Amino acid sequence: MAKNKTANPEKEMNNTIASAETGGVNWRRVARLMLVSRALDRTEEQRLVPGGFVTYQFSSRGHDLAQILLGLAMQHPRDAAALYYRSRPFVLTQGLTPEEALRSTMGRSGGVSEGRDIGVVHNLPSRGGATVLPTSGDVGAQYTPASGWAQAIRYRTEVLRQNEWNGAIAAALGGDGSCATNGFWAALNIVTTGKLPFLFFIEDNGYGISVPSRFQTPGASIAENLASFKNLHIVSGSGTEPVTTSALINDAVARVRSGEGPVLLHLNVPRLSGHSFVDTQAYKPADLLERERADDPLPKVRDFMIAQQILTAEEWTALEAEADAEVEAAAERALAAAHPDPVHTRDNVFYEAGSPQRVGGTMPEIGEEAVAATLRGSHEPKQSGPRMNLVDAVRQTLNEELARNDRMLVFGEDVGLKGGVHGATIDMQSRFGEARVFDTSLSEEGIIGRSVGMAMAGLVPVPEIQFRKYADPAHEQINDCGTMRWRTAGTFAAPMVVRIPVGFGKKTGDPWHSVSGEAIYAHLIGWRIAYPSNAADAVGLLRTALRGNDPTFFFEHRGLLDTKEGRRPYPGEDFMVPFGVANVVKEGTDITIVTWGETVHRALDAASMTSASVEVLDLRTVVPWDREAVLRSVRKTNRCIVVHEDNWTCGFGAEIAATITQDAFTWLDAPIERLATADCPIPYNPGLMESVVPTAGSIAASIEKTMRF
Ligand SMILES: Cc1ncc(C[n+]2csc(CCOP(=O)(O)OP(=O)(O)O)c2C)c(N)n1
Repeated sequence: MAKNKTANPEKEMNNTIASAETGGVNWRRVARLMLVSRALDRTEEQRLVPGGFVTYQFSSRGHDLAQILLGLAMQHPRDAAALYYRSRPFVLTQGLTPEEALRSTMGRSGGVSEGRDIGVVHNLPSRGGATVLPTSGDVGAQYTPASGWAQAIRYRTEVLRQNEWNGAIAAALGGDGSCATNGFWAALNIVTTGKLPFLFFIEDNGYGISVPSRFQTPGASIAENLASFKNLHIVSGSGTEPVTTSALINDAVARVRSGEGPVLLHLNVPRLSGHSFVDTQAYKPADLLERERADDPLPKVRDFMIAQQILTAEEWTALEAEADAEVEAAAERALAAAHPDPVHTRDNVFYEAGSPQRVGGTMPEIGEEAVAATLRGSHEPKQSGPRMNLVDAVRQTLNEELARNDRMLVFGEDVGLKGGVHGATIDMQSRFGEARVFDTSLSEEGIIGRSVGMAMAGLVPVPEIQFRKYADPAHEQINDCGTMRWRTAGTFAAPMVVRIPVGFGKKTGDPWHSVSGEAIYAHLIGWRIAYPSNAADAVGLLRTALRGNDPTFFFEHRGLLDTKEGRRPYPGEDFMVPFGVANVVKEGTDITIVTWGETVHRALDAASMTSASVEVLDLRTVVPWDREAVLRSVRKTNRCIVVHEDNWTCGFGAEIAATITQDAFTWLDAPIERLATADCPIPYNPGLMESVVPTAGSIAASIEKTMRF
């Protein structure tokens, strides 16, 4: 086969050299990117870390060739890649400039997170090629969001018929250590079960910090151990040989693009530096360090290019000098760059009107104003019609919003054919089809993680978690989703509505199905929480959440799903309840009870058991909570009890009591009382259960006590 010798190297940066030996790869571009990546690593290690300008430093030396080859193969504008901290060479292939890279690691303005996150924790909206999904500091957390993007590709091509998504793929890059994480296995199940267009790109350097691969998977090779996994094409090989590595990568990407299903590409690479700057690698034997140096892909690329007459030795030296000069100049500019203004440190925790995210949710495609217009519903419930169970009201609202918005998808365990273990999605799948209403694998991390990816790809995921306790495995994804908008300085967001039945049942409790648990989520950053006490509020809050632009928990109390307390007439198809607006469910002048969810009804019962004039406030949303309504009521009644079902210590009642103490202390005629479930799990035996949760009787006693003070 004829070799394509470059006649004029300076003009050939974008030339693709097409011959069997060069494998359709633009080797000049590969070399240039590798040299820039090395110069960045070197500049940080030798100058910026010692100078105190970079505090977290991770080099990619040894991993760089493979990542660059992958990046050059992922230039479809709807591709997405989920990365980890050693992935900067890949980000360079998607257009990150050396100056942006150094501004990021130095925490300066103009870096990818505006100084909010470690510089190698990248994110990058598509600059023509792949979207770099917001990286997480949690090893393994990259996998399930990428699987959600892959599912969104399927949905957009096959259901929405958006041709611009045809042939797009999702990839997740990870080290050998990451293959032991829950996220890896959750994503593996999702993409193989759904035969999604997904590439696992495993960069095996033999170590997770100091722990050898044999501790991560038996026999140290994840590729061998997955050999029998259905619907997974596995390829293994070297990540440092120009010819074979590029062939492996291009073949893997082509397979995924052609719709063959997921591929796991396992590449052996040397880690030619410590795990991070502070790591001396004292745990590696000397002969291994020697073998790793001998496996450095950079000299191999140089020798290959010279042998193939793609360039001469002198031209290589010139290319090196060019890359060094470019990085040197970038470093000077980055060093001169401003530090981010602390005035903005707390911006972007939640969506703020006027600053929509660039990637994620419906706003980037539909427009901020168009989305805002959908939030202008009626705040007056229709009072006519039969009373409806809360669970039926939830189902009707989901049905109406699914019919209105073809980007919305409802899914979870048993949500499809069965219609959910609580019946909230009965008949929904037959009405909207299996692509929009479906069962998932039994993996809460997978359910939330895939939702994150789907949301970033512009869909509106509405996952159901079967019971509050069973959201525990999803905590990492929940946490990272909440901070995404802030971490990316407002660039990415993953709005979704997570529906969770919470609280004790109407007849019984137990430690597993009866958790309320709002305080843990209120403590997280970036999540909104709705906790309705009746069917009408459930409709209005759910509709507001589904049309909103932030991740939101929607709590459905099990004791209200089909009981008379929760029943209300259907409030109408355009009824919406704004978040952060409490409802005064009973007016009074002697004492205020602040509560939400099922205990609203217990508080009303308690009020009828005493002679005091009790005002009952139903917060309806815990995040944001209506501080003004609470303070207004307390300034009127001068006494306050906070009641909730979640347990006592660090319960949300403590937050409310502290706020009243701070802002309305002089208005109080008695100490603020708190009533909450004792600090023990909810018992199964009904008598035991009632002995620990607030009851109408215990609330009434508390009213009497406070009135007597
Ligand atoms: C969930 C989680 N646990 C632990 C860590 C700390 N940690 C950071 S990197 C790392 C090793 C990862 O090794 P590997 O996935 O093989 O990638 P490599 O650094 O070798 O490229 C560990 C344990 C983390 N960041 N996240």
